[in-house]
Amino acid sequence: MSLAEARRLLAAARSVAALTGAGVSAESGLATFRGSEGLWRRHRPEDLATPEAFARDPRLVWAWYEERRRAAAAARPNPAHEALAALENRFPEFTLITQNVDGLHARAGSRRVLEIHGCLWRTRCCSCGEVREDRRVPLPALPPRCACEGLLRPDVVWFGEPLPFELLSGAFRAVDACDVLIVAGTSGAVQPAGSMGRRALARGAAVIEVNLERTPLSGEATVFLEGRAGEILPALARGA
Ligand code: BV8
Ligand code: ZN
Repeated sequence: MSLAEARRLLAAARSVAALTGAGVSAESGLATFRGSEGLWRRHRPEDLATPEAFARDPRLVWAWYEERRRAAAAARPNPAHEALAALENRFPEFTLITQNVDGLHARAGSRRVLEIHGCLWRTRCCSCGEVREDRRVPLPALPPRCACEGLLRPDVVWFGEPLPFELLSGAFRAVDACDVLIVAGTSGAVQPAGSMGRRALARGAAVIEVNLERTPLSGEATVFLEGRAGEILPALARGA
């Protein structure tokens, strides 16, 4: 199985979906979660990306998000993001599902993006619930406050929190309708995103996995393309 096989599968597809993870932003210089330099190395998810951690120490959690907002603001979309934006224009039906909260897919030109874990660039008020886009780096104060005086949180999905129903059902609809699912730059360690590859395979769709290393999905994927998303996805897009 190779790039040629993956291109053949894509060429024959009418409906395509893609699921991305932190590995797709790695070549933009953004740390992944579980890699050697991963974000989780310095912090443990349960310490920071949970409602309990935020309730315990909103300032610490915001300091971590401020660090990630600063990095994401300085980052640029890489060829992996650009290839996925190009693929969107190539297929009558194309849905990009991302676990990433850095906003780089939209900056690369992708329009139909389901940010199932939320977005760094939005805040949500813990009191009045108002969701606002706020791209200021740095933020004026940590933790930031709403006009209603309420505490603002990042508008992202933490561990133990449900994914936004609309986004998750949209993602499952895309996975259930696709002929090909591209799974790129994700360890599959986080649920429910981590189950989408198998869900597509179970219906007979083809899964093309792109990753630097093998993951639990690699043995079952229709095609496993080992390497950098910034190289492989453009090569895929060129042939599609
Ligand atoms: C839910 C947003 C239910 C925030 C993130 C106990 C209690 C509660 C829940 C659970 C539990 N046990 C399990 C669960 C489920 C839990 C979960 O999955 N836990 C895991 C750790 C076991 N899931 C949840 O809690 C989810 N919610 O289940 O709710 C519910 C229902 C109703 C009512 C109440 C509750 C919520 C999960 C969302 C968590 N939020 N992010 C933020 O980002 O700050 S998760 C976080 O991990 C990011 O979104 C990230 O994208 C995601 C997944 O990681 P990856 O993207 O895959 O990144 P990773 O570093 O792991 O891998 C990178 C890959 O890229 C590697 O494979 C690497 O080889 C590759 N790579 C690197 N460089 C490149 C490359 N590939 C190609 N090219 C390169 N250049
Ligand atoms: Zn408010």
